[in-house]
Amino acid sequence: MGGLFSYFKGLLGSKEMRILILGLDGAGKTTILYRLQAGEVVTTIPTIGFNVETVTYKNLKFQVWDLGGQTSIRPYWRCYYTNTDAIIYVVDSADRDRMGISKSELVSMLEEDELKDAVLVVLANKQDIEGAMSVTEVHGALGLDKLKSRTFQIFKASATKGEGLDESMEWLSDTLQNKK
Ligand SMILES: Nc1nc2c(ncn2[C@@H]2O[C@H](COP(=O)(O)OP(=O)(O)OP(=O)(O)O)[C@@H](O)[C@H]2O)c(=O)[nH]1
Ligand SMILES: [Mg+2]
Repeated sequence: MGGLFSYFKGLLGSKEMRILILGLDGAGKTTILYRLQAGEVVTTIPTIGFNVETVTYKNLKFQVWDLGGQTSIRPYWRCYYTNTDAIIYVVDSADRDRMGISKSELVSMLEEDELKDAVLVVLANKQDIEGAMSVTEVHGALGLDKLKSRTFQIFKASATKGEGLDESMEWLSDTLQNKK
């Protein structure tokens, strides 16, 4: 029985899942995408439009979309919401001045009907920078305690050092697999 069960689980697991990486410009989204895809730090330029890559984690295949975060291109995020299984919301923990803007972008994104079932991962990125907000501070500043009926988790991360990404992908894979 267990064998049959894992066989079907394996079949389900072969379905590609759709993930969006969102967050303000400079948060580290593109750095994270290529860390996940190639396992290395690439030199980035601000994203105008998007990057998309297939990332395999454990036996799961993810189609990961990294969208540009500049003010003028944020309105286009919504064009990518359909059929999204999960959102990785990236925050520059050292950018205290724009934490409020990051929060309002997150809140309005989560109000979108198309994203009501999407799992949320928040990455408190750039933890390697001295004076960066802790994961608890970022949690508070984004108002995550107010989230209702949303499956979510926050992780501290440093994309350049490669910290925190494995833990978050592990949690995301387990969560998405259990949701099916
Ligand atoms: N110190 C530090 N720098 C980081 C980290 N992650 C990304 N960066 C740097 O932050 C800058 C912006 O990173 P990107 O990945 O291009 O940011 P983005 O979110 O894709 O920005 P847009 O494409 O404009 O939306 C780059 O110089 C990265 O090297 C981190 O964890 N720590
Ligand atoms: Mg980018």
